[in-house]
Amino acid sequence: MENLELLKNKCVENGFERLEALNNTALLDFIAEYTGHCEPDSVFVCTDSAADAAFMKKMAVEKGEEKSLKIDGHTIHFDGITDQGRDPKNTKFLYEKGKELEGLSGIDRETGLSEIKGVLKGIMKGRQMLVLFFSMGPVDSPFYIPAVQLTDSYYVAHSEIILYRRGYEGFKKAKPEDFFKVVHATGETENNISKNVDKRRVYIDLKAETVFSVNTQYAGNTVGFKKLALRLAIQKASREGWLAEHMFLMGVKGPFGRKTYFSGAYPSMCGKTSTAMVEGESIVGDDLSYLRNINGTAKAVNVEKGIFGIIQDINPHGDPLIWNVLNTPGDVIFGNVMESAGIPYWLGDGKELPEKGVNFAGEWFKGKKDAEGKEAPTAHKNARYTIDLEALKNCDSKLNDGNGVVLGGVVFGGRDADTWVPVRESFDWNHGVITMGASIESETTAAAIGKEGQRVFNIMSNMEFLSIPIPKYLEDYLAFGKGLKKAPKIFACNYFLKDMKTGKWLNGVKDKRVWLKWMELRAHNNIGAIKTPGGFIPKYNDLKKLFKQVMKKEYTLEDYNTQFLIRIPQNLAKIDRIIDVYTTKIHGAPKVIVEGLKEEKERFLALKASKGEFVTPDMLI
Ligand code: SPV
Ligand code: MN
Repeated sequence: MENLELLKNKCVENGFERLEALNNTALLDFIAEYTGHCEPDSVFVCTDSAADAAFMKKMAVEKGEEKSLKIDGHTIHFDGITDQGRDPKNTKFLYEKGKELEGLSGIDRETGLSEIKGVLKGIMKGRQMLVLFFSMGPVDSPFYIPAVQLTDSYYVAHSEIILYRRGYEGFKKAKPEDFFKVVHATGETENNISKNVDKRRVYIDLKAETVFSVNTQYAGNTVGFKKLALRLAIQKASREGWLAEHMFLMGVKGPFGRKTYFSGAYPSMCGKTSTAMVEGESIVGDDLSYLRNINGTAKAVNVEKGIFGIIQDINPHGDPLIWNVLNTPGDVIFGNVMESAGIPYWLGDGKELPEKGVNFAGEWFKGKKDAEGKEAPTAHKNARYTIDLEALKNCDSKLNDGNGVVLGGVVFGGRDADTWVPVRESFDWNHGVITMGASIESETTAAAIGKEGQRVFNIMSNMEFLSIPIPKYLEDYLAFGKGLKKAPKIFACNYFLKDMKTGKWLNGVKDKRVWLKWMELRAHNNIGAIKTPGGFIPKYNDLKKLFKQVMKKEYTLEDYNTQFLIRIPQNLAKIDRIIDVYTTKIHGAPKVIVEGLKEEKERFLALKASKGEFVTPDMLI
């Protein structure tokens, strides 16, 4: 009651009436509780209006959280030197007794809540608390999940308005009792940078469907509806019989005007966004998808409506569509790039470098050395851009279709230098789940703080975000396929394969365009394929034709034979590593997982016995 009075008094403009119009006690109690606890000077309640959106952006610039750039509507935002990626070490689940998750980082719920509440106490003094409403997935849709964010960062609010569908009106209509809740506080700052990084905490309370994020600004830690709410969604999906995934969603054009939709799970920085927005095809989403069985058909939506994408190596030749958005007036936030005279610079942009600029580490000048004596980078590797998907010329017309798109295929990717061929198709849903999705290993990248280049197990590229036991997640996946009239085909892609002798990349950056076309044709069984122990791989003649059609490129038999060489020792070693994971590290996975892996191993061993360790596709025809 006391907090409610406080909230009423702190609301600016007609904020409290805006809240009352939602007629939602659970919501009001939640906002009142954190108003009392975080002690902001005032509270701003954001509706879905353009005026409120404009206010967030204006305040972000006025308060120095963003700075305007030369091109109209573009801004730049910096995070602190040690706040440039997701923080797995300090990201923890709050576990109730007996509900700990094997292999995932967490602490006792009561201890965690009391710690985070201690850190949050009075943390918004001198600041304004923003209340924002969003919808995960389109509103008026079976996929819809209402969500509310409290934050004291105009940058976070501005980012979310670009990235998510607004949800105030949806709240009014649905009057939900359950909704996702995020509480973010920037903490003390120095030059607008969160200062108390040692007290950076991202805690996920699965019981109350609430996420806390404090003393951090990097969007992966603060934009609550990215990976933080994904954890809440995974739990909800498991309860309700659907899948919440770290997947892009895109349309691939086939013959005679056909379009087939694919979702794809790749670990961070492994080509997920660049695949989703590849030229010639259409993008629905680049990061998060919800998959549901609707009357026996697998359908999917993009949880988001914008992109928080990696900017490194975006240039006019490789990524003309995104380049265009990044050079046209509109609502664009650049994060952790370098700025000089109002122009943003990033690694691999192909622009001529200025003499000096400002970046996440402060002043930059030509010849500057970093703390280790190495040449100081202009921008961070994990520098990002935030844009609305509709700014892209190839945005798919079904982006906001509440019915979702029919899934023709699911792709699993990874960063694998030595084992998997560039593209292959599983024998069936279970084979794909077991030997592709559940077998992903990838090298770690700058998207999360920690050592890069380590090969780690990353189930469905969703490992970091799982909020249910891995065995249960696998059961859900197997059951999802079983419940469908016709399951989407499952494929695996690897853009990072290297030549065994020279160590050179075997894939051109744009080859993925051809792999997509091949998968599209296979999704409809329009072309044949070669059966290998690990699944079906393309025939040379089909790829030759596609390379010519799509890229106007001569694809040689030699290229094909090195790319699609079946490397049996590497495959066997990998299967053994994965069997080890499911027998010694993860306990209780469905029996078919290890059985399926063992069968795959037997198939590779049989091929080795008959054809040797390295087998070119022509040896299988
Ligand atoms: C990723 O790192 O996988 C991202 C960006 O998509 S974020 O999760 O927001 O850090
Ligand atoms: Mn991601």
